[in-house]
Amino acid sequence: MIVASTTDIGVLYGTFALLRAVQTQRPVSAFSMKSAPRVRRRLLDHWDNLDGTVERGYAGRSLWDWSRLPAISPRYRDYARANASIGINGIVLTNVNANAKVLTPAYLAKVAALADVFRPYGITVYLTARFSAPIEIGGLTTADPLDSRVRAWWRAKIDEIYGYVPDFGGFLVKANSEGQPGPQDYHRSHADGANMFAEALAPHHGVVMWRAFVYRSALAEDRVRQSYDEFAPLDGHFRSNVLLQTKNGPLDFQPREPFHPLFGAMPKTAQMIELQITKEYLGEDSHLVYLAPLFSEVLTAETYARGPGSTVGRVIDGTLQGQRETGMAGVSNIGSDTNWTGSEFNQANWYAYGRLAWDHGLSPDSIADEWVRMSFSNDSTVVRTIVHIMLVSREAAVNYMTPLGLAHLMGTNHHYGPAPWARVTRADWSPVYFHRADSAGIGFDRTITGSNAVAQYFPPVRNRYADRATVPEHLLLWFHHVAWTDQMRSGRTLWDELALHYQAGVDTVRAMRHAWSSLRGKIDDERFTETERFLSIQEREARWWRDAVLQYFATFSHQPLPIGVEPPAHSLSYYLALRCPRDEHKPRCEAIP
Ligand code: BDP
Repeated sequence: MIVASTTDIGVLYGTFALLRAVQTQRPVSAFSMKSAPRVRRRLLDHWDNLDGTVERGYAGRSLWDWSRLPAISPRYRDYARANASIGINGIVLTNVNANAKVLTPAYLAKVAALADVFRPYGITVYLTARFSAPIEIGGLTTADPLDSRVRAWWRAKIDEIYGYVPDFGGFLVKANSEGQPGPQDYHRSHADGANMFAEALAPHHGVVMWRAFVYRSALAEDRVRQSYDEFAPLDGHFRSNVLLQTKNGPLDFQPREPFHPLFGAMPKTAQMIELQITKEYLGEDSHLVYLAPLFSEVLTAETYARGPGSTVGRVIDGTLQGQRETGMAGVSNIGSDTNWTGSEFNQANWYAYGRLAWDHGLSPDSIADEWVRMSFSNDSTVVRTIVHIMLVSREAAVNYMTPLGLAHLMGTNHHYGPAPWARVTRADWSPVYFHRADSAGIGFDRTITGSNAVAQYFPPVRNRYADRATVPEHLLLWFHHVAWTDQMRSGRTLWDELALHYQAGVDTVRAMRHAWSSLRGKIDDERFTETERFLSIQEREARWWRDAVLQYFATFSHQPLPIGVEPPAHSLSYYLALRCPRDEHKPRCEAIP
């Protein structure tokens, strides 16, 4: 057996590939494989705060024990090894809602200690840079990116960081988004802001990952248009060591969104995709939702930027538009919990992300198959049953949360549980803003008669989505406002179809539960029982979603539930009055029957 590579880290990856073959019981004697990653920077973004909390984290506290660092916990090494085993080679340690303090010497010494642990595993450390740091920790009165004192401050700061971490990867920056400071505070563009960092990082071979997740003040216009409208005109203005980091969809990590129209629309800009591994909108730790189908759906989506074959994956890996800098980012779901991710099955999403960052063409079922064999058993019944549960789980969640292209019906802060009735002061954060239900129908008109966000896509995608006759039904209400009684492809009315999707979501979770119960005794009790408990929560909450959302929409549609949909357990007023007791990390509505 020979494991060879041109680099030492390549040999490490090769060794892990061999171990995977052994663990998944592939015939090792005839084993031969050759593999290279399709994107260069395969990153985990931690939304970890310096006080130990994790934004949108459902797996305990931050792994980084800042008060004890630079003392090293053995978990850091385990974490690095796990990441290396799936090809991850970069970690952004801190939250995008950044704290400038991490750039001070006391913290940089701690960052250096982590970098030392990760380095042998081929993992580079990155940090988030708070745009206003020159004011907050630098004593300046401005953070204007064109001000020479500001530029000098960042240059010196970056040189200082490289003194601590000689192979520092660079910065991730969230600017002028959700109240974060940024170049627009000084009437400068995103390119001015990004290039300031890029210029100072370039001599050290560092990069800046500039996020395209932006939206301005509460507006009457369509929030999903904003990122494209702000960034597309800046193509060609970014330095070559800037990567524009764009979420998979134009809204915000929903159970399903169309792909982000910026992919392919900025041919002169290196574009990274940001996927969310932590299930902020998908049931957090307790719902079993395998995310590879979601990730893969967007990576294989056809943008038509250069005709057929212009998939998002090929934009990201640089082959479509000739980018040299390439990368993928996954928002981490990892914390201090013993099982790392809050639930056993959330580990599969970490794993799947790493495998897809390595090769975006891998299929969700082959990744699930590997993971189940390595995590549970090679017994064919166990493998078949769990892989099946995993593969149906994402569509189940779409069905019981936001089917047919609906989005953001969840509670406005915790993003857990249904609240389609909610209005908040920021119009563009409200479920009512997104679903637009009225007595005529439901859905957001993003065609020429509405916000025309559909025009941001290349033809023929644009035409396909804009036309009620050709838009895929799973995106229908994302692009169209449709009458309750309109006929769907099944021949049913929209109302009946919607109700049956919610019911299908519940039915699938029941089937998942049933399938899981057949594994009793075939896997260890501890993991069997944890998953059994979580699946019962998921079923209860799928019913909660169905009952609350359908009764609320019935107040507009005035239609009865079709045959096949179970009658709701409680009245709408019951769900409206429900308050989710919300401990900091795990909101739960235990009151749901
Ligand atoms: C939203 C999260 C928020 C993040 C923001 C972001 O709710 O906590 O800060 O995205 O990505 O999904 O910047």
